[in-house]
Amino acid sequence: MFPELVIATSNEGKYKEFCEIIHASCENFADRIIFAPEISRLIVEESGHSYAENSLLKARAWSQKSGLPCIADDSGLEVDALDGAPGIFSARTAREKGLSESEWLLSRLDGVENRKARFTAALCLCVPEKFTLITEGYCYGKISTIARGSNGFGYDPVFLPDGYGKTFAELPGTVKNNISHRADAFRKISLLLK
Ligand code: ITT
Repeated sequence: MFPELVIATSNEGKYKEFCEIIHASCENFADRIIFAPEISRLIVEESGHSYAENSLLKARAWSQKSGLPCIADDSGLEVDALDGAPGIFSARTAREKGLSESEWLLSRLDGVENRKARFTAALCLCVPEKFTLITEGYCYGKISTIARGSNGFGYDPVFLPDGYGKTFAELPGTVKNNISHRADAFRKISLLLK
């Protein structure tokens, strides 16, 4: 569908997942996938007030810079017992405290009974001079009491998607990339393109 598609992210974990999700999608979504640093490092200030706004800022900046179709993701984890935090601040909250995402979250939920949480991803596909699409995807689950597994990135070692009994970091990438918030948002983009 796209001869070239830029994955507008500096997060290698996300990039890897995007490639797997795109390659597993039945149609030829992109012949050649380009990792953002191939073009040049572009720092985009994530000043939006929602996942959707931030994904638009990233995809637009990258497509203006490259002149190519770009897909960007803004994502995060919303924890019930923390009133939806860290949400759109998921990348920086733990980092600012000098902790890994799992360490920060487990310490915040120490002794807390309600462990419900949801991952959200907004994906923005920006095709220069043509159109811009934004979709949002979700994955519901719970926060474990200890970190387990070594796959994935970010909060994966403490996120138990509903119905699997394992954290995202314990599950094979093929499973995560079928049920994740990112996969859900990507399926919605593919449907809109049809
Ligand atoms: P880019 O903006 O360059 O894409 P980023 O990591 O800063 O990279 P976000 O601003 O969208 O991206 O922050 C997303 C954060 O949410 C990410 O760093 C993780 O902490 C968390 N996160 C999102 N999706 C996740 C997933 O599938 N597994 C684990 N953690 C995830």
